[in-house]
Amino acid sequence: MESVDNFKGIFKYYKSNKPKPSFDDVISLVDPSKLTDKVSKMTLSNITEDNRAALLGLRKTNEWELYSFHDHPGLFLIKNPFTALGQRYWIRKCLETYPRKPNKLNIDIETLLPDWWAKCFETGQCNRQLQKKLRWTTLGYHHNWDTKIYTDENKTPFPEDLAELSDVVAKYLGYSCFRAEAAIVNYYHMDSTLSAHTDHSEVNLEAPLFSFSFGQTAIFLIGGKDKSREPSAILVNSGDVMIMSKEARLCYHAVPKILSSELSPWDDKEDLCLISDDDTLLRFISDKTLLVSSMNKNYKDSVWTKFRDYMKESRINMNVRQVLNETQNSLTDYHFNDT
Ligand SMILES: O=C(O)CCC(=O)C(=O)O
Repeated sequence: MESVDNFKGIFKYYKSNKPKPSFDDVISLVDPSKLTDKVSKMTLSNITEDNRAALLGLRKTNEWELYSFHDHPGLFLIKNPFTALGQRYWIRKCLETYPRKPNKLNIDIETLLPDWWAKCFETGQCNRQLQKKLRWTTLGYHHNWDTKIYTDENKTPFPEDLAELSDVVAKYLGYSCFRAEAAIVNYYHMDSTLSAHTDHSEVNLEAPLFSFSFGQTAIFLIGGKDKSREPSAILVNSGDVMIMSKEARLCYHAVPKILSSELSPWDDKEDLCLISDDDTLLRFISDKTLLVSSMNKNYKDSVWTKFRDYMKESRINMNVRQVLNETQNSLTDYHFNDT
């Protein structure tokens, strides 16, 4: 028998513009001391600082705030661990680089654009209509939205920088074997929503999922393994990293609403500083000098104008997953952990 859908009602409630919903029940980590019955602040234990972090736009871990959610075991949120320059770098990558071919875009069914961002500025002016059309880009193993099945044929190289970032964050949280193999980059505008779903296509459902958000704020809903459970609503701000692991990995989640944020941490002048090259060894990125210059080129406000304009009314979410089991090198590789 079909169970009742209690998710839908809450989704509709927060989606509504008229009447406007109350946000009293929304978990906001802006002042977590008010939320002692819902969240706990955790300490990152036995951390050795990873020198790669600074090159990827991350702060030192003694500045990180990690939260767990009492009603959602396995769900964690790191409150914006990024520097202002780091936010600028990742936002720019999601707009300028990741939507380039061979990556896949929702607009491919309409027109195959080799370089969507360049096309948006082809005439010298910004084509806002084309900008708003991009809703997702997939990287690595491409998510098939119809079959929900990954295949080895439908795969392109995963971006080295995003693999490096995911590796650093995963290691800090104790997931030393995590491999970033697939990502969906979601682009939201002020009227966009993402309906309730679970992410179950990956062969490896033990590995956590890392979700990096930038730009305007989202109301994120997370419920249970079926839609009968009423979801909790959590405010996700720019820079926040959500980790869905263990019991939370297969729970229904959704984004019913994007809210204008009063803050734009990518423009925080006190926090905006250049990075310098050092003798840090990177694991995935082949050209460190290019990374450092790509990071630093976002320092100048004038260079960043186009990206700032886009972010004024948008949110970007990079949703990173491991697809394969630890012993697999491809989907047809069946070296399961034999005993
Ligand atoms: O935008 C978000 O925060 C969630 C995205 C998501 O659930 C997904 O890509 O599966």
